[in-house]
Amino acid sequence: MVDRRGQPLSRDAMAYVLAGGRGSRLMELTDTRAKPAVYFGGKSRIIDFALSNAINSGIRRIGVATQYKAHSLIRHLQRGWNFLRPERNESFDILPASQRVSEFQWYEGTADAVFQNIDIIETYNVEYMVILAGDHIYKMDYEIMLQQHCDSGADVTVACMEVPRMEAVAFGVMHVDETDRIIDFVEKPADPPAIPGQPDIALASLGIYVFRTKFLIEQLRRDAATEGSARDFGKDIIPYLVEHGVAQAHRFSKSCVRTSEEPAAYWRDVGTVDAYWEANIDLTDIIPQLDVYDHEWPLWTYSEITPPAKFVHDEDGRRGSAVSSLVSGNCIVSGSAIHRSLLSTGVRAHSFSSLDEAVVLPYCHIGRNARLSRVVIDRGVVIPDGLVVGEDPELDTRRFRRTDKGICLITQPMIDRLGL
Ligand code: ADQ
Ligand code: ADP
Repeated sequence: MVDRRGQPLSRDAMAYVLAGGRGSRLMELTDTRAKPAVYFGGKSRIIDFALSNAINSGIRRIGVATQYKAHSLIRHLQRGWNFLRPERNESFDILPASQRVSEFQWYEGTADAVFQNIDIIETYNVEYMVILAGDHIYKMDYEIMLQQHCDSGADVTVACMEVPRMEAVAFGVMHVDETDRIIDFVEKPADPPAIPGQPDIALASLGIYVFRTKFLIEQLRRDAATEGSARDFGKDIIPYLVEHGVAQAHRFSKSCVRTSEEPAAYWRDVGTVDAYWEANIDLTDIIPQLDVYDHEWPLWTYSEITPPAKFVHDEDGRRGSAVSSLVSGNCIVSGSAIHRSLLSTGVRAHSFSSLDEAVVLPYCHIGRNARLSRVVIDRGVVIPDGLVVGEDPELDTRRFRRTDKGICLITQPMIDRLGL
């Protein structure tokens, strides 16, 4: 399908990425940075997935609304994503909550984070708005969703996916008719309604919405004038349109981008330490569920220019290797044994230490004789010589942030408190 100027619809669309939420279930990982800025997969940050999807779908106008602890997010966006050029009819706008509408207001809900920038959106004169969250891991061609929106003539199109019913408490949950028109929508229900005939499965909103720009602006203004509104897409705008307009569901499976290697449609909210650890460690599988090496759908990011990773054996000539692992640039694995782990840029692992199922964020140092398993280590942490984690649950619980599934999140203040 092409637009009024004979171009793909994506060229007449703006991707508006909501990146202001905190993501508090990631605990100390989001103490200093917003969830979209959290590192993922060794070289990228979570927000790079949504932004790469937008670029790979052909969208060339992007806005990112930021709010909570946005410093490292904004720096990352400025360094990595500023290549869109106004002179080519492209744009990349970072839109911090800057109290532009009223002096006292930060962004309230997600709809407010769009409402407060209506004047900027209007200047681009695009026909369609694709509203996205900046905190999910998935590959999706938004052009396909835009096409469906255009074909169906709906007021809004909402991307959805089937999830286990009990997991749906964290989502907007919908009922659809036989044409996939949404006939009911509840935001984060305590007891999620199942798909009729499938008692254990619910149809969940992925928080990805397509609107015509003019219509969206009308709705945002209407909502802003509505007493008691939380100014939120999931709580206000979508339920209103399900009742008073035409809201259509778009199946993620139709636009999910997969290589022949990938076993199933992949979408993850890596919103907890367990989910975050697992999704990262999954990348070390022989055939991972998510292919980050896909040339057809490249994952763009800001990446430092680094020297190559280096592997050096120990004094006995036995250690100094990484197997089933992802190792980024500027890492030096010196006399240590790395297994099923992910090392981000600039990690140093010293002699006689071992890492098993470890997610290590940039510039960590792993001291000699340390033994760490099932851990997430925050950026820049210096692990002292001889530290053992993952072998004594009680000790780990006292020292670190240990999850029910036995994953330990380690930060520098936690290490400092050990007084080693
Ligand atoms: P949630 O993800 O829980 O549910 P929310 O916390 O509002 O909704 O976050 C949505 C996105 O907006 C996130 O990327 C967040 O970072 C960002 N965000 C939140 N508040 C913001 C603000 N004030 N300013 C800027 N950005 C902000 C939503 C929908 C559900 C749907 C799930 C799917 O409401 O219906 O099922 O997404 O994950
Ligand atoms: P994050 O861990 O979220 O990526 P950064 O990489 O942006 O955060 O930075 C990590 C730490 O290094 C922070 O404490 C940050 O203040 C500091 N830092 C990194 N680069 C700079 C810089 N160019 N100027 C000042 N501080 C920096």
